[in-house]
Amino acid sequence: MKKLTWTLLALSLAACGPLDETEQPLEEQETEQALEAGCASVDATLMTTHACTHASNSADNVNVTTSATRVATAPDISARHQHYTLNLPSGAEGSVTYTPVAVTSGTSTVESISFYLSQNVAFAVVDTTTSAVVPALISESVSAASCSLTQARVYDLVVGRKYLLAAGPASGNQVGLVPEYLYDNRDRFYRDQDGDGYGTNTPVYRFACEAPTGYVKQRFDCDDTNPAIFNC
Ligand SMILES: [Ca+2]
Ligand SMILES: [Ca+2]
Repeated sequence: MKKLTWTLLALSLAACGPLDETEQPLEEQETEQALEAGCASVDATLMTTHACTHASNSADNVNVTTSATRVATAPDISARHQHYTLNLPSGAEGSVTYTPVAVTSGTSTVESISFYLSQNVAFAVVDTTTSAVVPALISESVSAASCSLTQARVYDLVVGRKYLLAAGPASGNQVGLVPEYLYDNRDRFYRDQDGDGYGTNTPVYRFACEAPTGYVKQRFDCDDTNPAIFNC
């Protein structure tokens, strides 16, 4: 009787096909985390939809009265998992401060961060240590369903250093902002050589940006040289 139970279980598992995506453990990544090569867009990503959940959740909203001048004593918006409503001086830019922490590892010195904005306003990131304006590595429009965030600006920032974020002027003198660490939002992609939309189980490419060319989110291609064979 026991043997029959196991046989039935095995048959039912086989009938289910490949196991769920979540069952494969994530591999550890190297400790450095400057923006990865090939990262050109964060639009259609887990990170953007995640930022949108904060933007849509009133419990995550924090109203901030920004500073009218770019000073290091401007209000701080470093806390994670928040949507900040920045209230700007009328017709002018407003400033806040942001200090990244190490999330990639306990010793990471640089973190890649995407600032999502609700308007295409002027946005400057200034290093308070060097007074230099930090160049955006990605600056693009983003689009997600039912989401107020329409812009993304990605920077590599030094852990523990205070930055000034100057935004505006903005329509209505108000702009929404959600900061996200790229490391917190990595996704798994699998190589799809034969173009059937299914990737091999390995190698796994981990990325917070849009999928690299030739990689897909769906795995379970046991023959990645034959597009007629997939989901196996
Ligand atoms: Ca394939
Ligand atoms: Ca295939």
